[in-house]
Amino acid sequence: MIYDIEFETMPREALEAIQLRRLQATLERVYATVPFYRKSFDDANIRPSQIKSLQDLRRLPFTTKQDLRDSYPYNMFAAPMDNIVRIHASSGTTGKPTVVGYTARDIDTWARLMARSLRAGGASPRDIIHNAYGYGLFTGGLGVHYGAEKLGASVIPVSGGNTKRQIVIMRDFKPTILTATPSYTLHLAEVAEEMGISFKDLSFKFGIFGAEPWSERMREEIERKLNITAVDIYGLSEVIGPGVAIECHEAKKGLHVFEDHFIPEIINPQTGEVLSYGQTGELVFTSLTKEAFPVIRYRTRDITSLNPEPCICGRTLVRMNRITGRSDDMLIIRGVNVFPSQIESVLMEMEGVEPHYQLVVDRKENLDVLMVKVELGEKQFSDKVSNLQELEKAISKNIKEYLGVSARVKLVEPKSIARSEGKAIRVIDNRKL
Ligand code: DLL
Repeated sequence: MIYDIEFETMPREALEAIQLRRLQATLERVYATVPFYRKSFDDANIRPSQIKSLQDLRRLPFTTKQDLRDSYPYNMFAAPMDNIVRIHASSGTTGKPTVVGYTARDIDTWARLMARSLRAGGASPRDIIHNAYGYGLFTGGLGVHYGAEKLGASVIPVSGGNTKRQIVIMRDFKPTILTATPSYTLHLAEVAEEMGISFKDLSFKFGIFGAEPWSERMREEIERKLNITAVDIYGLSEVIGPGVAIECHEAKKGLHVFEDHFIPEIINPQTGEVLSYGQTGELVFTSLTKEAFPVIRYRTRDITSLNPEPCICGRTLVRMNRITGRSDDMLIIRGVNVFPSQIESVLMEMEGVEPHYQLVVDRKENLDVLMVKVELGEKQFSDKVSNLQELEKAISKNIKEYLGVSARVKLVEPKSIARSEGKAIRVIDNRKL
């Protein structure tokens, strides 16, 4: 089922006409109201009126996370404070958070996009949504919440944390849809098991997971453990929050980007050159309908590619492939580029280890040293020491083979890596560069 049938299945030509109209209006708006954009367009010697086609978009300068930080907290807002009804912020790993604002119309747009997303992920007004994304400055909790209400589903605003109580609620309230980060979902499964409750006896049918990178193997694991269909949802605070793109549960093959609200581009992160469909690079977004916080060619740092092929669900919107990493959290270890998600894929190929891991990077005598801590499964934990040593060696060998980087592997006790209620902390980088 499709929530916004007109816009989600629109023929390309009609969609592009809407995109151009909305783009031109957005450019006029930011040029008139946001000093940053006025300066950035002036510096590039371009006026909004010169953008006459969607192709012209590439003539505009990029906007970076640093630009948003420099405007901390409100200098990028394109609407007066009187009209701002909500503020969110995303915690960066370094520096100041990025602060974003919403007008009442923005909140309504976002709710509709999330209603579309939940529908694509399998939800209907009959469903009960257990929403374990954190409520607060993070956009996950409230984003799903407003979308669920707009769709007409029932939402349990449980937020992250209090995991045992969550399991009791799941058993008693019988929710049918789970929304959470994939790492917290695996933690929920573990705690349920400890409490003697099997997810197979709960009422869940679908799960809508995102806010952090996860792999196809992790999807299989979650689907098996929870006995559900799991889809990937993508978004970022700067662009609106969750609800920028989502997989349909029919195909589960790439995330439909809501192109009537956001134009995606893929660029070469080094040169800024725009790449074609199918080529992998950094994802860039321009918002088309936002009032309070429009973004023009915002560099997400997320790495993916776009797929324009028609989808079995009937949506005509382009699909982005699963995010494989970020161009900035990419680790460079002795000159080799390593994404945590690549290590995860290697780990998930191995028998006996759990999808809980942490990469610890140090610098010893000027050399980078990577240690991969991986949790053992309960069964393997009591194995002979020699077997465990073999397993460590095998993982290390696979990492070397697939990624070309040497890593020391350390198997650790089940449940010893700290669980997160939101996004998992996968990397501890102790190097002082
Ligand atoms: O994580 C919004 C969100 C909430 C998305 C709930 C999905 C579900 P931020 O906290 O601003 O917003 O973080 C945005 O998280 O640039 C990606 O690097 C990463 N990310 C988000 N969704 C995915 C995903 C929310 N499905 C940043 N796969 C983004 C991989 C994701 N990475």
